Amino acid sequence: MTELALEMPSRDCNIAIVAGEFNHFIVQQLVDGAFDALGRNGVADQHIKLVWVPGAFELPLAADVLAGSGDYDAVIALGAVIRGGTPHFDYVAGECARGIAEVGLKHGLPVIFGVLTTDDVDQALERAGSGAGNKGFDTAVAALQMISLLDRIRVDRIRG
Ligand code: INI
Repeated sequence: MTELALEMPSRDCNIAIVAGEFNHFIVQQLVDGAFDALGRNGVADQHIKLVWVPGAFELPLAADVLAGSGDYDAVIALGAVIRGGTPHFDYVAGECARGIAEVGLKHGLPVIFGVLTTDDVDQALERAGSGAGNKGFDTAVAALQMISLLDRIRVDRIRG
């Protein structure tokens, strides 16, 4: 039996963060959380690219271009989609989630979904707080864990 547990990478990583400007006051807190987690795990600011797009709907396209550039080990998509009174929420949130998943599979790269989809602003703020309750922080940790995991899976495959 071999087991690959979740670990942090032992090499330098280049990370792209793509963030939706819509609901900026929440998304900025997610971005801050992601930078905090990356910094605590040894990723220096010069290894992080931050790209803003208008809203969550645009995240997959920007993530696709960043992932396809070959310059990054992972892409983190951050946004906040808050339910209004119309079905708009479902289209934006649904297309965003589908697109982000597709980009990761297309490029074989960790493309991490850090988009809050909530019924109201209070729920979003609860998930964009400081420290542990910050989805941006969590997604940055997940990005690093996935980089390490894919590195080890690929090395295992080469060694047979
Ligand atoms: N974009 C978001 O990121 N969050 C939202 O809550 C939101 N709402 O509610 O409309 C939203 N809409 C904009 C959308 O992402 C696109 O930017 C826009 O439709 C242009 O394509």
